[in-house]
Amino acid sequence: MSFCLIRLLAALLLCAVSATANQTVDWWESATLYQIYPRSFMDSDGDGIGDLNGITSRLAFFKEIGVTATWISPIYDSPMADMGYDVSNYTKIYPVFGTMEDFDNMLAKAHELDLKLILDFVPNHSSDECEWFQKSILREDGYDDFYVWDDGKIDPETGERLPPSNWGATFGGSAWTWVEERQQYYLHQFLAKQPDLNYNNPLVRERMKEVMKFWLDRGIDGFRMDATNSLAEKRFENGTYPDEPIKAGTVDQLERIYTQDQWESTEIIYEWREFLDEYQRLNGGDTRAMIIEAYSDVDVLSGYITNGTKVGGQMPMNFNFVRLKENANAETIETQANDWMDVIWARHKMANWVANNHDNSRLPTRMGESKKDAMTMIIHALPGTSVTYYGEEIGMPDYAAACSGDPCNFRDPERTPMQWNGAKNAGFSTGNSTWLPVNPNYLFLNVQVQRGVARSSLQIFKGMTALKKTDAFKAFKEEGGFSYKALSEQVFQVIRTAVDREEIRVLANLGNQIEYFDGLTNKTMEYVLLNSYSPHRYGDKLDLSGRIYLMPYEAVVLRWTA
Ligand SMILES: *[C@@H]1O[C@H](CO)[C@@H](O)[C@H](O)[C@H]1NC(C)=O
Ligand SMILES: *[C@@H]1O[C@H](CO)[C@@H](O)[C@H](O)[C@H]1NC(C)=O
Ligand SMILES: *[C@@H]1O[C@H](CO)[C@@H](O)[C@H](O)[C@H]1NC(C)=O
Ligand SMILES: *[C@@H]1O[C@H](CO)[C@@H](O)[C@H](O)[C@H]1NC(C)=O
Ligand SMILES: *[C@@H]1O[C@H](CO)[C@@H](O)[C@H](O)[C@H]1NC(C)=O
Ligand SMILES: *[C@@H]1O[C@H](CO)[C@@H](O)[C@H](O)[C@H]1NC(C)=O
Ligand SMILES: CC(=O)N[C@H]1CO[C@H](CO)[C@@H](O)[C@@H]1O
Ligand SMILES: [Ca+2]
Ligand SMILES: [Ca+2]
Repeated sequence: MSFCLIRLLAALLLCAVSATANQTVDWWESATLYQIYPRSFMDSDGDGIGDLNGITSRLAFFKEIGVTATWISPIYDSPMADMGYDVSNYTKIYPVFGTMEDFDNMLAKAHELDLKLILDFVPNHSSDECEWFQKSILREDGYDDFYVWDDGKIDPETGERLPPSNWGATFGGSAWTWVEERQQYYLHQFLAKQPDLNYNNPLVRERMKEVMKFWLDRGIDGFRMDATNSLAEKRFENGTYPDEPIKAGTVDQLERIYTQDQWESTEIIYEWREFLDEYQRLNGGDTRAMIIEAYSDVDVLSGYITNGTKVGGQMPMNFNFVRLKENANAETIETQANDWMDVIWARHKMANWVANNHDNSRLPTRMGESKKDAMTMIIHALPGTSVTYYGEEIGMPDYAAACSGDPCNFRDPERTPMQWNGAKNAGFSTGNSTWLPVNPNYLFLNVQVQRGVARSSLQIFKGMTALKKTDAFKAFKEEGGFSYKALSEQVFQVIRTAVDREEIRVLANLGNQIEYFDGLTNKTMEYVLLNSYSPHRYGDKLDLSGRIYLMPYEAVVLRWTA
């Protein structure tokens, strides 16, 4: 009798524990997040440029491969000087991408499929063609101070007019451009066609919240905030802007101590979080997530999440794996993972892993084709959110020849059209040409040829997202729920555990030598995923108490259940 009672109590306790455990994992925390680059994802009307209806037509694909949330690079009206990161109207869809009706339709369909949809938001700057900037040039009422204007300095010797400071723009040249009409300089941290908004002006802050509300009211699930480390700049109380020092060991590179990572940028993020939380309180529904894009170090990123009293973005993106190059081995991966986990996980129990995006060479090109599927296993096995850039799931490399334009955009090779199948234009477009050329490797590298093929990149990707449904993956916030380690210079291991119930283990050899290990654990495990370098078969058993071997570049996922 008492035995039964104890069993019952134990069961109840277990129930209670797992119920609370679930509640603490919000949708964004363990999401499979997918970046759509709208120009290159799917073209619905044959003009060779991807569009919203194209995305809508492919939403089912996300369900197929286990993606739970997407974020879409800018879709707003824009003269496209920086491919949409130069917004001319924040509440209008770029006509080539479609209409507001197309957008609403896309969002409704995504939600029907239980997919979250996050919009890229570009708060630091607008396009110079934005009506606000035009009004600001004319000093129209309410817009006079919308941007960062300054008279500049007069050279005491030559009497010549000089920019207010030595600040440089990210894409080259001075960060200050003179406007004849207004007789002042304006600040632009990126292109001259991307004037920085003035966040010292409460009207600007209000206006940006209105824009956010506009999209939230349409039903989106959050924002991915672009270039947040550039939001605020240093300005002395007497109205001058300090020069930045030259970086040690360089001739003209500036130490960006006054234009990046200013504390005020973090405060702006806190203000937006308050706004988003308030929105949720008033309107209900799931968390409206805020993802932060800032190429900053982990201490700064930690501050974006919270400073102890205020909270900010839920998720600053982790670009540590974007930095992995050809010479990266298991130890480099461990170092990069630790850099994040030791600070961000330790303080906030939050992690995410980005290996690709529209600004960086794709992983197979950067690290080597032989490592790409191993990296897919690692990225998805590490705790938290995995972030996938379109095409990554099938292992698309850069296409260097895409950068042959005049002028050549150095970021084009990683932005070529998605490779859906072996048909014309890889199934991306029925048109006569595409905005960037399709990589000719599409004939053998596309979604269709990989679908259902056991060791294809796509199937490995799907296998990893399917594992997210296991107990071992769900238990990631619990004590002992995961561990990772470089077992040798070239072999990386990730373990996910639901204690006493299930274990999933990734063993990935990133080197071209055979490696062996003795007595990793006393468990016998089953091969559940294998890359093409593995001599084993699905369903084979492996006794890890003895000596095990890994072939060159072999990467496997093993599973044990009680
Ligand atoms: C929590 O997760 C367990 C399995 O991991 C599931 O059976 C249960 O329904 C979940 N509970 C809630 C409240 O979501
Ligand atoms: C943006 O476009 C919308 C819809 O076309 C229009 O109503 C609005 O005035 C525009 N806003 C700006 C700032 O140009
Ligand atoms: C403005 O203030 C800064 C910091 O106090 C000082 O270094 C600078 O010389 C001042 N410039 C002028 C023109 O007063
Ligand atoms: C966090 O930031 C707010 C301002 O946004 C400030 O008032 C507060 O003192 C800060 N807290 C800590 C612990 O630094
Ligand atoms: C494609 O080329 C054919 C033949 O030149 C032409 O008839 C057709 O209109 C073109 N289609 C598009 C979408 O431009
Ligand atoms: C396996 O190892 C665990 C922990 O080291 C130990 O508790 C367990 O008894 C071992 N099982 C066997 C079958 O040796
Ligand atoms: C990773 C990323 O989104 N980078 C963007 C940062 O902001 C600049 C300017 O808006 C864009 O050009 C980058 O693509
Ligand atoms: Ca189109
Ligand atoms: Ca700024």
